[in-house]
Parts: sequence; C-alpha cells; structure tokens
Amino acid sequence: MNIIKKFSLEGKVALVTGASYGIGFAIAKSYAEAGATIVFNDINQDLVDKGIKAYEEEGIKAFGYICDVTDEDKVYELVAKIEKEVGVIDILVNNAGIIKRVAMIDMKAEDFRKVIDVDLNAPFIVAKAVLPSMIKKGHGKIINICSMMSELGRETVSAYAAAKGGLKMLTKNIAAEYGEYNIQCNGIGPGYIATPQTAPLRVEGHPFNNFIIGKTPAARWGTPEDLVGPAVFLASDASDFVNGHVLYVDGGILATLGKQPE
Ligand code: NAP
Ligand code: GCO
Repeated sequence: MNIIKKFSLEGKVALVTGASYGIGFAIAKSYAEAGATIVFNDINQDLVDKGIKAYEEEGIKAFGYICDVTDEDKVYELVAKIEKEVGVIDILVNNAGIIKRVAMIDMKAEDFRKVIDVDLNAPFIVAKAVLPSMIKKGHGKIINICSMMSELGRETVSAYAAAKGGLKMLTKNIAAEYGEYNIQCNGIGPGYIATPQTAPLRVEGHPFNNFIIGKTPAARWGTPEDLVGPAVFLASDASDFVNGHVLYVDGGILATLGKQPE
C-alpha cells in the first residue's frame, strides 16, 4: 500500500464526541478531509444544529445526534442508532470534556465527581459501547483526548488532572485488552490550545497567558489545527502497530523545565 493511502480514512465511520466546535470539530473536519464519514454528538439540539451548520459551511455532511456521554443508556442508544443510520463505528474519538478550576479545599465533591464523570467515566462508557462491533469487524481505532494533566499537576485542576491521568491509564488498558482484535487505542495529549475551554486563561496580560507562552518552547498557544495531523495518523492504517501510546502535541512543554530567567 503506498504511503499516502496508509493515511487515508476513506470508507471509515468516525464518531467524535462533543464535536460541535473546538478540538473535536477540528479533528472531525480533518477526518472528513481524509475521507471518513463524520458522526458527532453534543448535549442539546442547539449545539447539534450549530455543529451541523458549521460542518456544512466546510462542505461536510456530518451526522449529529443529541447525547450526554455520561448517560450509559443514551450512549448505547446512540451507538445503535449510528450503526443503523450510518454504519459501524470504525474510529472513536473520546473528545467531550469539561474542566472546573477550583482549589481542592474549596471544591464540592459533586463537582469533582462531575468532572470525573465526563472526562473519565464517559470515555469508558463510549469505548465499551463501540468495542463489540469493532471486534466483530476485525479492526477499530479508539483515540482518547488526554492532556498535559495526564502527566502534570497544577493548582486548581485536581478533578481534571485525576480524570486525565486515569484516561491515560484507561487508554493503555484498552490497548492491552483489545490489541489482539486489531483494535488500537491511543491518546492525544494536547498542550495549551486556544479553544473556548481555555478562553479564561488567554486574556491579554493574564499572568497564566504569559506563563504558558514562556513555558512553551514553541512560544505560543496551540490551535486545534495543530492536532489534526497526529489525529489522522492515529485514526489511520499508518498507526496499526502503535497501541497504548499517548502522543503529546504540546509545542514542547513536557520536554523542558521552562525558560531559565534571563
Ligand atoms: P470545549 O471547547 O469546552 O469543548 C468541549 C466539548 O465537549 C463541547 O462541545 C461540549 O459541549 C462537549 N461536552 C461537554 N460535556 C459533554 C457531555 N456530557 N456530553 C457530550 N458532550 C459534552 O473543549 P476543547 O478545548 O475543545 O477540549 C476538547 C477536549 O480536549 C476535552 O476533553 C479537553 O479536556 C481536551 N483538552 C483541551 C485542551 C485545551 O487546551 N483546550 C488541552 C488538552 C486537552 P457543550 O458545549 O454542550 O458543553
Ligand atoms: C488548565 C487548562 C489545561 C488545558 C489542557 C492542557 O486550566 O490548566 O485548561 O488543563 O485545558 O488540559 O493540556
């Protein structure tokens, strides 16, 4: 097979969760450009409609469904509906996620649980729902969107870091359990990316904004576009012998202690 074909997603059905906008949208758009049929979900009709319109504006006919990924029954209904209306899911990107930035001693346990529910329990639920058909089909790709916080702590994001650290280990476990069925499960660990989720941190002059730019060897915030090449690679035949790996796309943050003071 020629090398370009190895990166093709022609004929594949890709479900990207929470992909009306942000990182999920960019990944889904790149999958469509690589030939995949795009399916996405979001938690309400408004967002699904917004997403479908956004894909249409890019010339992509995407299939959008309402589904809260933390609701196991609804996830199984979603997967059954997709299999009936679109086709068996070949590629799953567990992208949907939330963050709550609160010091641990001030964080309510219910808020901690909510972050764990969306960022860790939901990827487990959705992966569990798609695996049986992938096993039957004899191949599958699961990509979990991890984080710098899969490796590092930082004040105020205890729940998020616990979830993303767990998501890294869930990624390895799915690889261990299902690699023999030609299913590859890998993670992408984005650095600091300019999306609505980080908007509060990117306010001009915000100390965190300067901190991140200073700490990143690339000396800039990432964009969702920075993630699409690695995402296509991990969804394609080109990565069939890559399993249980978290590919950090972070401009070099994890490689360094940070710039020494002048
Ligand atoms: P975002 O802009 O906040 O988008 C998150 C998406 O997930 C939204 O579409 C959101 O829909 C959806 N979502 C949230 N809870 C959901 C649920 N229960 N069921 C279904 N959909 C749900 O975030 P982002 O920056 O694009 O991040 C996407 C993923 O990348 C997340 O897992 C995040 O943790 C991870 N990540 C982000 C960065 C970064 O710097 N931005 C870096 C590393 C990792 P609603 O709008 O309806 O809530
Ligand atoms: C934060 C940020 C980060 C990024 C991302 C880094 O508050 O530290 O939101 O968590 O979203 O996860 O990889």
